[in-house]
Amino acid sequence: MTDFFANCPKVRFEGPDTDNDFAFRHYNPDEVVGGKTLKDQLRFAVAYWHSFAWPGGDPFGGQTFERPWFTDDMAGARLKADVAFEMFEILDAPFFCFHDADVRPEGATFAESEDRLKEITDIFARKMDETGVKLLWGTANLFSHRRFMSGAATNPDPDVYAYAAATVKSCMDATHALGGENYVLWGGREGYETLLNTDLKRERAQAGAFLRAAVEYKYKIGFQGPLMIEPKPQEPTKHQYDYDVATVYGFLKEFDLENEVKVNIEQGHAILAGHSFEHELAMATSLGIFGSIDMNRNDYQSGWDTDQFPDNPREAALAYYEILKGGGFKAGGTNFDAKLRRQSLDPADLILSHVGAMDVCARGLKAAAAMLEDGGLEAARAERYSGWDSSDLMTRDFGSIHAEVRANGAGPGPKSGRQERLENYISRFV
Ligand code: XLS
Ligand code: NI
Ligand code: NI
Repeated sequence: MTDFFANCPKVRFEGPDTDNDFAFRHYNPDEVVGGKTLKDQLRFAVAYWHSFAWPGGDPFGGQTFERPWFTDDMAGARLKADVAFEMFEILDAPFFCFHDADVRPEGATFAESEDRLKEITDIFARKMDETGVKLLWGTANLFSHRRFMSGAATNPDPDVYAYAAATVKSCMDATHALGGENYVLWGGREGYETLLNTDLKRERAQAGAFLRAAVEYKYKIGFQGPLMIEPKPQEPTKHQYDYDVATVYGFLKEFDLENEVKVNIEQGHAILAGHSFEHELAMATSLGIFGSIDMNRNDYQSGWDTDQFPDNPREAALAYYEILKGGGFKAGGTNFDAKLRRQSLDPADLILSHVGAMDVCARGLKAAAAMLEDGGLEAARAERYSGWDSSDLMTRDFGSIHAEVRANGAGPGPKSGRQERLENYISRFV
């Protein structure tokens, strides 16, 4: 045991009336909602990078957090793993997610970096065994190191493509060895700053070849879980090739991968793309590529990917409504790709941020399940489209439609979309 969380008791469900900060008010992991326990519906994961590797910097200033494991050596990496699993246990978090770069310091060579990753993932394997915590997904950091500044798979230099491919292989191996349930690719620098120096067609072809090779490797090692792309419109690059769910689907279709790869949708990225979270979720479920979510919001004024913990039950309800309507999570789950504000220095802040977020998600999911069960939204929708139930228009040609419309006099009368009535309906459940 480390003493990092010495002042943080284990968090348990105590119900809405407790005045204990270190308690869940709404997230009772054993409560059955929509036919499953909340634990199995929500499938919460802690993101290793923001919670344990992020130093608290912003564009105007560096590190604010002083963590005893910020030493850039393997002793620090081992201590970080100890503290991380202590936090998973305090929260009773069923899953975590990580990049290679979060868990081990960079080595002098590729081989040294990979050996260090292996040493830490062996430690993870032992701790996972002891605690029952599981890996929701693993991923490779192909965006922080300066070698990736012009892209990873989409780099103009083939040697960088090779380095990225070898890195993804090592991270897929690590994820597989740990029984990870999914593998994520977020193309942080798969895009461009200026078209003046960019061959867009070639770069997209490189990204397609890279993804195909990742899919082939998954089958080669017998990895069962889905591969997922995490769409994001910009930041860090100005234009990213995986802008949003619809763009990713077009990309997958182009390279014949739409049945192989799913999406991990992040709330903040949806907002950056000019969408709502529920739009992106509904798009993915309708296209059959929904995988998992990163449940972190942005600041609505700043226009940046601020990665804050969710605090809005209504937004959470609308999101989980789409997820439950689509059949709920399969291999995916709710990952908090969220970081503290840089002034939140205390170890307790790390715990309490997750406690609040888990409660908000639980409220959202319960409201969503109640709305689905009540059926009010679906009934209103069915009613709105009911004219189509008996219509053959979608199989007819313009000529016959035209003749009928000409013979029918004045034409259709508009009907109310009843938006406010439906918004009021949502308020009954949240
Ligand atoms: C960054 C992304 C990243 C992915 C994992 O904006 O959200 O954190 O989730 O590489
Ligand atoms: Ni993000
Ligand atoms: Ni993310």
